[in-house]
Amino acid sequence: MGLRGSKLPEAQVLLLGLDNAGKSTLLYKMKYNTCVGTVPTVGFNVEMMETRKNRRNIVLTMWDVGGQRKMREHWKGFHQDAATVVFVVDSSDSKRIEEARRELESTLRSEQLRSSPVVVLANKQDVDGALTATEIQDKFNLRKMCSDRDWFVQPCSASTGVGIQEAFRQVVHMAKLPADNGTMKDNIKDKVHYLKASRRH
Ligand code: G3D
Ligand code: MG
Repeated sequence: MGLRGSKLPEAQVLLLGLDNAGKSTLLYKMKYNTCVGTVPTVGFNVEMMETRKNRRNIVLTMWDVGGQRKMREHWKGFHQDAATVVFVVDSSDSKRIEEARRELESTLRSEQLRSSPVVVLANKQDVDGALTATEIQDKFNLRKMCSDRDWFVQPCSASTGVGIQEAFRQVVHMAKLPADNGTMKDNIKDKVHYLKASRRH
């Protein structure tokens, strides 16, 4: 983890979505451009990626905290206002679209994510019969749900890699850097300790 303790401006990204949506596959596709076998995430995965925004080097810290509702109460450890929400949808699972919509809606009610931008990834576009990004946008009624924040929908496939670069670019574009980098003094190690400790309770 060469970026640990890095002094670069750091933007927090929360990778959310129902179980099996493809969050972990996506995280590793973005980070390593490769497919790694995933197992259902217990606890969380976190990866830091250095990239450029506004001609500056920045670090994106991507948190894949699994589906656990229990982890939510610990989001206050994520420097709320700087967080971008990436909500991953299994577009091939039309039976769970309504459940996914409700999940996103309740997630966005969180005070900590009040002004966070949202990138919805219509994942698994490689599967025959998958809902299109536009269909998901309509079923989620995103225009209304996200009327008070920036939002974007990107079709992609974490398995084949189609749309992943575009998704990453969009996340970087929408990511908000904290106004005062001095407030970002917690490094990744502290946060991981914090989350591990809170899982024990
Ligand atoms: P999660 O972290 O959101 O729970 P995972 O989801 O990343 O563990 O992925 C769940 C399953 O969906 C995995 O299949 C994974 O390979 C598959 N998957 C993820 N993204 C895509 C995609 O874009 N297209 C297709 N076809 N499958 C995808 P398994 O079989 O390992 O459970
Ligand atoms: Mg997972």
